[in-house]
Amino acid sequence: MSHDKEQKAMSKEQRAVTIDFSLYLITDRKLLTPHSSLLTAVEDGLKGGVKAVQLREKDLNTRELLELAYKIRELTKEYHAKLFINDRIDIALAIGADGVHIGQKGIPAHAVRKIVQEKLRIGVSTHSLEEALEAERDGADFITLGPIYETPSKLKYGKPIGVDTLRRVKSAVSIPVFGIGGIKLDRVQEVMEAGADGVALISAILAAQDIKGTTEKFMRLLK
Ligand code: TZP
Repeated sequence: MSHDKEQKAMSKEQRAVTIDFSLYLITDRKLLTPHSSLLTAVEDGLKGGVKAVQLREKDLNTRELLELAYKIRELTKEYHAKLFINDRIDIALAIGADGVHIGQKGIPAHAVRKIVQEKLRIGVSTHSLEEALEAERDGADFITLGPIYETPSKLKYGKPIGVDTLRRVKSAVSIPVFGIGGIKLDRVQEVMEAGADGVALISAILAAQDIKGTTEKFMRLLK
């Protein structure tokens, strides 16, 4: 193996061991119940056992997002959880996040890797087998794949792709795959049986009345 190839293989292996979570909580403060703040909601999730959070608040300006990211970094550190920042490589680097999560319209993973080297893990949102294969080729550390089921905001995330696509993706890629989209407690088993490495959730946790209790129920199912 050439030196370059060897280095690439080694660093990929090293990155893979850091994907050690099965529930990936993605934020959307608009879904919170009226009495909750995002920080309280995320902390309740962490108390319930969440080990990876993605900060995804697309409507905030850079200063607002940076401020929030610092606070969520503190919280996630306290609970020994990973923090990923949606799309904003600059903010992820500035606050010492564990990773960045890139959408299909963002900078492709191969270009992100050039910027962040091994400082950040890279997650990529995918919606089909082709996108999943491309993300893996580009050097993503893991992907989310979905929407598996119909989501509360159908139009935003497109048509459900179903667990059969998840099965196909899992047999085609070797990086971890998190099912996303419309996943509730009663669907975890089906998603995991289709081969998912974990689930990525927004509303099932953030819109719950009891965030900590609901998270604990998910964690029990994912064990
Ligand atoms: N990407 C595909 S579906 C989705 C994203 C961000 C939304 C998931 O939200 P929910 O509430 O867990 O269905």
